[in-house]
Amino acid sequence: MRNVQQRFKMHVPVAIIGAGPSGSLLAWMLRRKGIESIVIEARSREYVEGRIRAGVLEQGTVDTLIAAGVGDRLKKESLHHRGVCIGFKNEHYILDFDKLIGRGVTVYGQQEITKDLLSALDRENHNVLYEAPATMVEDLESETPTLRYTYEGKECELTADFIIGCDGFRGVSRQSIPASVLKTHDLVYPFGWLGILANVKPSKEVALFSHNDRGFALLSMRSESVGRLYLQCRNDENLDEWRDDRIWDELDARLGAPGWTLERGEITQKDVTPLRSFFSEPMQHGRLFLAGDAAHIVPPTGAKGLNSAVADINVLAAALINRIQNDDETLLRDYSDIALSRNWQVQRFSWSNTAMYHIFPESNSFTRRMQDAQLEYLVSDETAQILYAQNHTGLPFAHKPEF
Ligand code: RFL
Ligand code: PHB
Repeated sequence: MRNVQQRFKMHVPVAIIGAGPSGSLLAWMLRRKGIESIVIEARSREYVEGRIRAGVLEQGTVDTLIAAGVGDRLKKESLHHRGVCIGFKNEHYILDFDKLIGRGVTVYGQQEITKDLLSALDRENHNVLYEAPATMVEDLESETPTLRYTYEGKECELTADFIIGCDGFRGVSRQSIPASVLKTHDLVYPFGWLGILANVKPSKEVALFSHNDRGFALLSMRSESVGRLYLQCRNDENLDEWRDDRIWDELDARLGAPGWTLERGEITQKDVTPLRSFFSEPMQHGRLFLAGDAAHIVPPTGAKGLNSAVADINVLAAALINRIQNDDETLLRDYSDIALSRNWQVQRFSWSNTAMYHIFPESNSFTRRMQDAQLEYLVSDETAQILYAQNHTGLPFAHKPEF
């Protein structure tokens, strides 16, 4: 399988497009059950492993990675957060999830998860082709759909029993579903997040989400010595206009509270992420199945994108294993409905959190007062806090493969 010539017309049980968290986790779970797959990834391994994104893991995600045998480093290096802190009217309010519902969240970088999964696949000599962009998937309604891709300057193709689109929001898989079948729902927000990574000790024990007249800000972290912080910004923000001092001053102004100091440190990375809510349904057409960002995007306010991808993969891996090893198609047939029903709830939490915390350019005194009322209710009412805690720490995962 490692020979390029043989790749021109091969057939595999499962072809996975994308080696992000969705694709690499699915390949690994199938492999653990002895099911062969190939992963086709557009970018280099260094690029995939270096992409700084998520950091907050739900318990279901942590349990999944540990059960799948890729949780050793996570267990050693992650941080447990017992809740979050909410900044509102220049005061900080702790929501203690551990106390409210008996579970918190785990902080461990997405790129570390990807490294753990890709190294595990590597150790088993799993077929992952990097710098091999998929260009098209076709014959989806046949029993052997085709995947076309480019590798080492050559046009290649393979057939598979199942093709899995884990190729993120801008991939090719979703676009290959006929428009007459695919329904999409989209909301583009009139702002983005300017994110920084900094060599700094976190100024709080847990993440601080702050609603402020100047805009939303978030203090998060990756470790005891690396901070990850965000500022609500324009979608087309020019990073050249954001010198380090200006970023720290703005964070200070939005996150601050009397008696509390924001630690500053060397900024090692800056990026701007536009915010979007997007959903496509169904998540399956013929023998193509979508998972993760290929099917849905949430604004990062709820820290849900990666966790939803892992929830999708749990159901899909269990369904493929049932279909391939036990010839039982029931779960695979229901995959789209099961994944969609959880994802709608995740969309609701991410959307309502985004609406509660950010300053919208079109807001007026009424909408601003409603945001205040929502935040006042949240920081003072235990029932509201329990609901927030249940959503933030994660809704249950529907199905899991047994390892
Ligand atoms: P990915 O990670 O986008 O991976 C898709 C992979 O597919 C490849 N690809 C192709 N390969 C072959 N052929 C093609 N034609 C291809 N087109 C694309 C890409 O190169 C890539 O390697 O999707 P996946 O695997 O579904 O994972 C989703 C997560 O990455 C995403 O949801 C999270 O990062 C979202 N997110 C967060 N999620 C959380 O659960 N908790 C968080 O705290 C959190 N924080 C965040 C976030 C996302 C952010 N940004 C930058 C969008 C914070 C930020 C700022
Ligand atoms: C992060 O640490 O990157 C992070 C934390 C919470 C969020 C989004 C991102 O809601």
